[in-house]
Amino acid sequence: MSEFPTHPVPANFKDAHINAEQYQAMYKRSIDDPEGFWGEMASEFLSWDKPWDKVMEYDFVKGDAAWFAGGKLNVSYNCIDRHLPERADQTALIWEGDDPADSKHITYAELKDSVCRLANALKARGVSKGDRVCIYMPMIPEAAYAMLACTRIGAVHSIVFGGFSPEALKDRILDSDCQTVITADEGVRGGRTVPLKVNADKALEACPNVHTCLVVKRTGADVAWTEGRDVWYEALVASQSNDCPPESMDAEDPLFILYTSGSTGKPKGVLHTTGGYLLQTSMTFKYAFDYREGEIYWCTADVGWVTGHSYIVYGPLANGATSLMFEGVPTYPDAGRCWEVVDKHQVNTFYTAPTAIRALQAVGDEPVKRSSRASLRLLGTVGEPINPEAWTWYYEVVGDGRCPIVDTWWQTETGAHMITPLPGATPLKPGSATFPFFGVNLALLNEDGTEIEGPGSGYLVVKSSWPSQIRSVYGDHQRMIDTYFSTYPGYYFTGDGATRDEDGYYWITGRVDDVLNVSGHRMGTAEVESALVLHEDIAEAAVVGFPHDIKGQGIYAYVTPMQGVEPSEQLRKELIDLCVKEIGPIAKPDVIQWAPGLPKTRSGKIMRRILRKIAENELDSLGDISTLADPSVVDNLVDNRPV
Ligand code: 6R9
Repeated sequence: MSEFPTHPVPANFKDAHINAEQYQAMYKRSIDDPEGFWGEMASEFLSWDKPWDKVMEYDFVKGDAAWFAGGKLNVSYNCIDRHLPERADQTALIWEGDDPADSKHITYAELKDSVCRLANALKARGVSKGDRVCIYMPMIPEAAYAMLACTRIGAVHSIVFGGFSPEALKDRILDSDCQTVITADEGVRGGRTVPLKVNADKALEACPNVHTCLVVKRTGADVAWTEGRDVWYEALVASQSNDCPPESMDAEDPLFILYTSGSTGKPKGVLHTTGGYLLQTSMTFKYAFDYREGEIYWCTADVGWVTGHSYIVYGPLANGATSLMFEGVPTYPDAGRCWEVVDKHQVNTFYTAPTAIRALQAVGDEPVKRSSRASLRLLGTVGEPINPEAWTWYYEVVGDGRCPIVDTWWQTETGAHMITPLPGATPLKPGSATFPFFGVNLALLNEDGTEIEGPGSGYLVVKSSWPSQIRSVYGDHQRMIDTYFSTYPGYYFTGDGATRDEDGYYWITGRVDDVLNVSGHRMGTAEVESALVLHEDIAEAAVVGFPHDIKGQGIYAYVTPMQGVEPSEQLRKELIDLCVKEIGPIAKPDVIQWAPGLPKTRSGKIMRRILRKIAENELDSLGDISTLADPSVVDNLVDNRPV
């Protein structure tokens, strides 16, 4: 860790919102007096229709948390209307299309119009408070309008990433009983089209409760049409009023559901609520990115992931910022695209994932150096641990050694940043997410659940509630308790391991459960395994992650064919196709190894530890294999490694 130097707070951040002394004092107060601290923050950051009765109440055993109970507010009002007196003509969203010739600016006044028209359109189709609306969209402004229109009328959105398959879309629509879907004819990414309406049609064959499918015309492609159910977005919003009074919501009313993977079973619908979520996203946006009036901010995530929710839409707009939304990919038309966009729109803050940084680093410095990037003031990363080499390239080459990097650790379940540098307060160590955000009370636990004091490595847990905490797993509260609150009773278990160094810096080491992180996308090994064993020629499958230069982790699948079935290239191809069909292209295994047998304990448990070592090619450290039912299985796997 020490070969990479620490970077002190640069001179131009000395007047940041939060300096080192303020961080210390505010952090201490937030832990000693959370009610006082968060009550003040909630008044400062948000506009309330009615004040709350109680700042917070939680019980980590029952998995209950309530923030600002009794308080009333509306998210779209906080993200739009309250800014109008001074910002009606300021750009709220800059849209940069996949084609470098396409871009547009949407002012706060225009945003209000579009959101209200769509909110009224949803009402006209019978959508009301509490109803779930599925959003399956490309990265176009209408995706943000859809989110905000839901919040305007108190509907609960569930965004499904546009890269997910019809099968995955169907599961998510059914799980939360979404009766309205908003999609587009096609998406456009990296010069290619994505058949969103075709996918939605396939998914909806099995979703009889969906009464409305609103379709945005993005490419004008011919699409199949189900009369009565399918409605062109443009036609419907055109006839609606641009005035829609915001629904006053309870702070604890559901805001959105977002599906994410865990170590077992189908993806879980993580449920977030209104007040606490908006407070923490808004506050972290201002402080972690040291957001200044008039700045242009760009987060490259997709709105299908939590990062897109919190840091393209809600956090920036709650602060009255200008947020750039990008339809394309960092490597199209070439690897210089991001920096071209930075110059074109004079971006000040750029927030992306380590996998994108590594992919661009692999292409070399030239595409970066072609651009000026003089507007950049701050860089950020999220999604997976960033290796110090990639951090240093990002810092030196992209940031020309003058832009701090905020490495922000958080999760779908945490809703907002939990561990992050504050650029005016925190000296940076490459590869460390540094210190907890205000109110975030962390601990590292040993295997036996005892807390580690001082430096050490262990399981990362949170000791008390934070405002944007997960409230439930949609439709299965017990599953939330089992997943997050029962491993170490009294703590929220993150599923991540971490090291705390002698200066108190946190270094996230990655997942300690069966969750893969492939290019920053979470996937349960069980999900990929279930897809593989759907094939009639496959008896069993075990999936593990292995280190991948660009993706962070790759997918390594051990597959046992049925007795009498000869493995073949054709079968391999069919298995890959099956993963794409069931989950989406991100679930394509990088390696498939035919395994006549899998290493199992006598009780039949697959020993993934051994499979991980083989996948990592760490054949000297397989560890104890004596408890295996049949240790010879391991020799066979080692001898037949395909890579
Ligand atoms: C926001 C987001 C969460 C998992 C998390 C961890 C990994 C995210 C990280 C990081 C190291 C960071 N992760 N940020 N690891 N450093 N700065 O990514 O949410 O998709 O739910 O993934 O991602 O393993 O547990 P989500």
